[in-house]
Amino acid sequence: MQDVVEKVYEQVVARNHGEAEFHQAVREVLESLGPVIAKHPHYAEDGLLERIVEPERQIMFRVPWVDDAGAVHVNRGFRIEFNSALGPYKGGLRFHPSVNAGIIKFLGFEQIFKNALTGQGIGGGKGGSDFDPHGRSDAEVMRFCQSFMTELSRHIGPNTDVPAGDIGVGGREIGYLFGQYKRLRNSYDAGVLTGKGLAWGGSLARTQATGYGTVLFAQSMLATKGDSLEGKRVAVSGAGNVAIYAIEKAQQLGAKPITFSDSSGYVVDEAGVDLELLKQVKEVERGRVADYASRRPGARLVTEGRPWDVPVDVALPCATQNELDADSATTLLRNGCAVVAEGANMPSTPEAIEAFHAAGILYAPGKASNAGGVATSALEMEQNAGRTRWDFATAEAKLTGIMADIHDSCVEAAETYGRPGDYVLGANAAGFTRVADVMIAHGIV
Ligand code: NDP
Ligand code: 2IT
Repeated sequence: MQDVVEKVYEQVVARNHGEAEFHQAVREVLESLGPVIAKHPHYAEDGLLERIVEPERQIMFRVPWVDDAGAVHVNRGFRIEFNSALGPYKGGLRFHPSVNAGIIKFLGFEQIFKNALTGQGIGGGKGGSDFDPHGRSDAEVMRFCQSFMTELSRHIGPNTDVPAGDIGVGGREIGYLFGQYKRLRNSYDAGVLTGKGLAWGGSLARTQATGYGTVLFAQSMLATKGDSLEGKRVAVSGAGNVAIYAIEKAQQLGAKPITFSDSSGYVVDEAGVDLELLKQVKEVERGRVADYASRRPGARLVTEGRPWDVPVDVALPCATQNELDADSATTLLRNGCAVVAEGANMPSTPEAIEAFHAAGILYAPGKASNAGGVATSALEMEQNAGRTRWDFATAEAKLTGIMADIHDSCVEAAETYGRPGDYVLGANAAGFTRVADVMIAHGIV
């Protein structure tokens, strides 16, 4: 790392004690900025780097709620409003027991550059809670969401901060959150949340957008080599919103996804994933991947290791951070995997990324390849503001165009700064310069 960015990194580590994921996300961006600052030293002036790594506002609050048996639980809620240079803070809410300030900060920091890459006028933020929705009844999830929104509603608004879903937060949760927001504010602000139901302001294609976008990005990377997804074997991790629609788009493009996973293990289905069954198990029944394996002849559940142990041409990590480490990367490479596109946020460890770069394969960081979700959220905001509704084909065509633009921006920035084919440098440099130019225009704020 260059001296000027090294100092900023050291300050982040000292000031955000123990927040390993946040340090990791900051380090990855700062490392990319060496060639950018060498070419344009003004980006390191006026404390710009020191400002960009410090959230504009951090909100942490108590979320008390009562379970079905009458017992009181106390969770912790977060909203990190990281950067509003380009527009209202925008980013999802994560409900998972592992959530803490460092996790939300890493996600909020990544979101700044991802949102800038979409070109849509959205700032960066993230929120969530250490609440675990697994095994909770609808009524419990509703009471939790109502309590969470009772505090969050003071801080958000269609022109201020617009949350959406992430791990553990899907259409059901967004519904309960919106209902409580509307009741507290006595105002039907459709644009205050995205990922809404289609009958009350949601956008067609938002459910599919992240997974579809990830696969479209992989297809664009392959196209630079005159290749395509047609006939490729694909390993997917996760079995949630992103994973399911990554599998769907991969199948539409002629590839053969053969794995998916959850925290209890992974399934290998050599015949190709039966998407209808997977949706039934995960979306309708809220079941486990084991339920798929038990109902699908020929599929097997593996409870040791990761989907990356299966020989494939393409890997799409769509579960969570740091789920693909150096050992997994080595296995993937040894088996001939030549494309990795991240549907999750920061799923590959720094060592895994290093291995992909050393091998010269096509590797897309999540902030570029999973930006289709937030991009379609911004399309939802656009429809809400115009009190209009596009059909599926219109929304999907816009998503496809945005993903192609993001891909081209990454390629161009990587070339400009001297590392052609390096999508990490490309995404970080292109995202950073867009935010930094506007921060400079806005003065020292
Ligand atoms: P979901 O809650 O729908 O699904 C998450 C999936 O990942 C589940 O199968 C879950 O298994 C698995 N998972 C989560 N945490 C862990 C863990 N610690 N260890 C093992 N498995 C885990 O979430 P999404 O599909 O929405 O999100 C997946 C990833 O994509 C996240 O990194 C998210 O930040 C990212 N993302 C999501 C976007 C969106 O629009 N939803 C947009 C951009 C990125 P289990 O049920 O067993 O926990
Ligand atoms: O990580 C992400 O980009 C998301 N969870 C989606 C954010 C959004 O506002 O749609």
